[in-house]
Amino acid sequence: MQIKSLICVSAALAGAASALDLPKFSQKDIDSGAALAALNKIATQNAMKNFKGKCKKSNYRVRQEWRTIPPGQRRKYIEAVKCFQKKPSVFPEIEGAVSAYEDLQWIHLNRTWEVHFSGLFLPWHRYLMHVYERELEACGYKGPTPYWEWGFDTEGDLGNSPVFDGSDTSIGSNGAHVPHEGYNITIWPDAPPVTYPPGNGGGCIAKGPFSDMDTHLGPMQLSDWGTSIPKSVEDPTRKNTRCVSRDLNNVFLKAHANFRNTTNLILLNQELDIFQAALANDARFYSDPRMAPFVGDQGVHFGGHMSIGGDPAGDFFLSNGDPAFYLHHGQVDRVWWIWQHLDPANRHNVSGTHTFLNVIPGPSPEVDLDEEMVVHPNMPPVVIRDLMNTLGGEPLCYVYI
Ligand SMILES: *[C@@H]1O[C@H](CO)[C@@H](O)[C@H](O)[C@H]1NC(C)=O
Ligand SMILES: *[C@@H]1O[C@H](CO)[C@@H](O)[C@H](O)[C@H]1NC(C)=O
Ligand SMILES: *[C@@H]1O[C@H](CO)[C@@H](O)[C@H](O)[C@H]1NC(C)=O
Ligand SMILES: *[C@@H]1O[C@H](CO)[C@@H](O)[C@H](O)[C@H]1NC(C)=O
Ligand SMILES: [Cu+2]
Repeated sequence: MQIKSLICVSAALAGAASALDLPKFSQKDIDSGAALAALNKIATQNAMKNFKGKCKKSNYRVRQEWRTIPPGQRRKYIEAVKCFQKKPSVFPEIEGAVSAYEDLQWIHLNRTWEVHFSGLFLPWHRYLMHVYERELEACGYKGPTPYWEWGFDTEGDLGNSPVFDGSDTSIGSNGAHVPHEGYNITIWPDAPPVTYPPGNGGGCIAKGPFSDMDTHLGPMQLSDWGTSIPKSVEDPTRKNTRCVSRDLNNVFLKAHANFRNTTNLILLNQELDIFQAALANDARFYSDPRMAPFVGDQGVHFGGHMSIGGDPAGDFFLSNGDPAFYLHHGQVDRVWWIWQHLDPANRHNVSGTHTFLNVIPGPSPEVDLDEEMVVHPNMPPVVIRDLMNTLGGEPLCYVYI
């Protein structure tokens, strides 16, 4: 069984290398991030052959890793997020959606069962990032949209990362240290709960940007210390004012979102269904031989989320209330984007249905590239196909560097 899956892996890898004509990377390059950086470059070259419409060589935007963005621009980005947080909500009936920023959280809460473990997961979150980016632009931000390369932060204390060091060029620090236990969470109904050690925060963001930030929606399904039962309130749409807390913990990054994990995700998966399954640890694929290298990993998506922790970042339904969410999901989108643009002719596609695991609230039809998606009431509906080419102009015009 084990030998068989090993053969599968090397066959798939060899196949990929010849079919896609990728360089052969050494294990050292895969583990150091050099291979991932090289894949990003190849993806950029391929993507740049596809400028369309209003998106041109003269006006395309770049998305850039947080620590490579000049400090002045990071400060401007933070100012723009704060400006967005002061704009009024367009959902007066949702008491807990206090600002336009929190509207995106309400939208995420409302659509959670449609846009996770479904064919909508990747395109919907791509459009959510786009909506966020447009809002920051409306607040005067013209710089690059940041992403968080998890691989840089798998060693040492996450609180020392330029992303979370609490300086005025970080996205805010860890939560204040509150002694607490770890917790168990049940990821899959039939699987044993996974035990998480406590992080070294737990309280309100202690220093830097967003240390004065409150959140209002939820909690809805917040992983909680000392128990396997997530915290929730009866009506998560009501206004429940509390600080934004964090519980940084690089255990998750180190185990599930290191450079090897991210690079293997991109190199070993040739079809979109299995790429998505490995990215998000989809239990429906555990017995699929293509999933063999990833069974036991919780996936880079989950790894990044859980490493931030706290409220609302550790709440499956409301995690986008923490500004760090958009750095994490920028990276999720980047990983998909790199994968897509290693073979754009075959990988500008969707796979899966419209409901969570195709089970909640019930089975549903396959997502079609030509269907329209409405994400935000102030944004035009978008045809999913138009989200495939990020230099397609209507509506996207960006590459990752
Ligand atoms: C989402 O919002 C719509 C429109 O307000 C509402 O009809 C629906 O019940 C909501 N669903 C969930 C799961 O919140
Ligand atoms: C988590 O599970 C382990 C193993 O079953 C158990 O020893 C521990 O007490 C549990 N912790 C919590 C916080 O539920
Ligand atoms: C992910 O990283 C962990 C920890 O190093 C490792 O055990 C696992 O094999 C990796 N998985 C993949 C698919 O690279
Ligand atoms: C997308 O995937 C479907 C199902 O595998 C396939 O029939 C279709 O041809 C693909 N479309 C593109 C544009 O690759
Ligand atoms: Cu989400």
